[in-house]
Amino acid sequence: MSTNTELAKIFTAMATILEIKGESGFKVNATVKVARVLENLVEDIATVDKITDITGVGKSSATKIQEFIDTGSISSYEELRASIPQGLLEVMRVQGLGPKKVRQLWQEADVVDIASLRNAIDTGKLDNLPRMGKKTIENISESLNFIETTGNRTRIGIALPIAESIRGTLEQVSGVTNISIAGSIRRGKETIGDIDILASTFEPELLAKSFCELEDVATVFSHGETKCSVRLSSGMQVDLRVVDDNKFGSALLYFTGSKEHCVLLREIAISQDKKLNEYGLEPRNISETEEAIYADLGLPYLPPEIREDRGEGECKNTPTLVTTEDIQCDLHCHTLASDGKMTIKELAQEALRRGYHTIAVTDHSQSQPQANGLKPDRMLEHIESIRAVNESMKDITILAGSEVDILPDGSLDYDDDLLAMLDIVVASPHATLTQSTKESTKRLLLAIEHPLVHIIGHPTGRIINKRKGLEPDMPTLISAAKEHKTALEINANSYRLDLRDIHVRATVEAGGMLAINTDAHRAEDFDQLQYGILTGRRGWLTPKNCINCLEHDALQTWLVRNC
Ligand code: DGT
Ligand code: CA
Ligand code: CA
Ligand code: ZN
Repeated sequence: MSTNTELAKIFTAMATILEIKGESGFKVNATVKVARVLENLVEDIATVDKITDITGVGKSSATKIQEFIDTGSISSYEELRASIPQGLLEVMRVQGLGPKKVRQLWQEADVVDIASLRNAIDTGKLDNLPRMGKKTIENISESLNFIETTGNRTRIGIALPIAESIRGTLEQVSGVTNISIAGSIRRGKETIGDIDILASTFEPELLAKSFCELEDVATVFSHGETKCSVRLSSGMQVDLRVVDDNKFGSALLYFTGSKEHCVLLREIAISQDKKLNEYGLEPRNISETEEAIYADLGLPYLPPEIREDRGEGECKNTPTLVTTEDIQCDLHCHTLASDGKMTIKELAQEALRRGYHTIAVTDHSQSQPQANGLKPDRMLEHIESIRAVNESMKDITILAGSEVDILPDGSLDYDDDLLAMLDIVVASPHATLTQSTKESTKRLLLAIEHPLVHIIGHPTGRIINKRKGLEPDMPTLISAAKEHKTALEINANSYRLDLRDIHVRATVEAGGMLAINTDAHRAEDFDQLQYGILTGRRGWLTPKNCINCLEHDALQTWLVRNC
């Protein structure tokens, strides 16, 4: 994590704590502002000569930033953190609870963490609190159920960068001959239980020591020459396993999993009078590479993302799964016109830098005031601006589009005359995400069937570990989408990954089209693409079912609605 990002997180946390403590709006806003400035700062804050010269950063914030640069921590932040119960920030994760409500729960009902919140609800402690209606309590209770059932799994967007950084550090340790990420991260799952790293080395002692002494390690559970387990300060557990170099392939296959896939392979082996385990495949003693093991079993190489015992044993060839390199455009992005941070030109330049032939500007529609959604007259002006920038940039096509809200009844947030002026329409649900299956199916069906809609953006609106989103009848939506040539989006943002892998698979099998879009609000959001790709691969998505893989002219043809 860059210093800027780390500091932005600290200032955001400070603002939240201040708000929970009931500090003045002025102080809170100033702190939020510093967080924003840090998030948007292009240069490394540690290299800035005079921090107070940055607009929005006052003297006291500058002192804190300097302290962090010099010492790696901020004493007033540590004090602030210690001044509220540790578990309260966790309570903030409950959907629908902002700092004010959390403060009320803390002060008036002694809620200090998730467990005491659950207890307060169950014992009726919240029933007589002011500004806490029956409906609110029900909503809190439901969000809580969700958090409790999703448990302690970490989003891949957090886990993968940590795992890559650990792998990168350990790779440099003297003696290491082979090292790989294994487990659910290698399979690209949307949430991760723990991080698994597999290595071989001439110097096992040194590797184990280097691992247990990594900067982020908070607790060492076990420290041996073949296995070490630690917990990071972020709470994630990391397992390191060390194996002989000539057994790296069989160990990687075993520790990549899934467990179900490994069971499947063992059964296939047994049916051929062979024996497979983490040490190799007998009787020919094959263990050096995964490829060799699959080949000896008479199987094509199976990419980690499809190792879930979902029919991969029947593959005759390695499936041609979509890769990052196949992606040629992004069709869902935001600019300053709504809640994005880039101008139209900056967005287009970033897309060019990534080698795209087309980029779609899809700012929010009018029903999203908190996201600065555009009223029709502003939208008309925005279309003009997009067209002008498109004229001025010859190497890329900039589509004038909108991410138009699908209202609760299934109607769209702009009238058809306006939608017809756009090059691309992404229709997404944002509000009223607690509808019944029947209502949400009807709602989404209307949008899918709408002749001017190209893509359904993040179809369920779920937020991983936070909000379950709509639960429509997916098979019905998938066949309607195929029939009406509407693409369903995999929103690559690691908070969303919506559609999910299994629904992607069903869409591919139905012969429907998918989009993989990043929903970028700032330049670095384009990097989220990797998570969308992983989800697509887990859904057996091939480039031919993905509109983002179309060449320029083929995309233009696809955009002309003919149904
Ligand atoms: P996670 O960490 O819950 O996201 O999921 P995984 O798949 O990373 O599971 P984990 O960390 O428990 O184990 C990593 C891999 O090691 C797993 O995918 C397969 C292998 N493995 C671990 N324990 C067993 C076991 O008891 N039996 C078998 N067949 N494989 C195992
Ligand atoms: Ca794991
Ligand atoms: Ca593990
Ligand atoms: Zn969006």
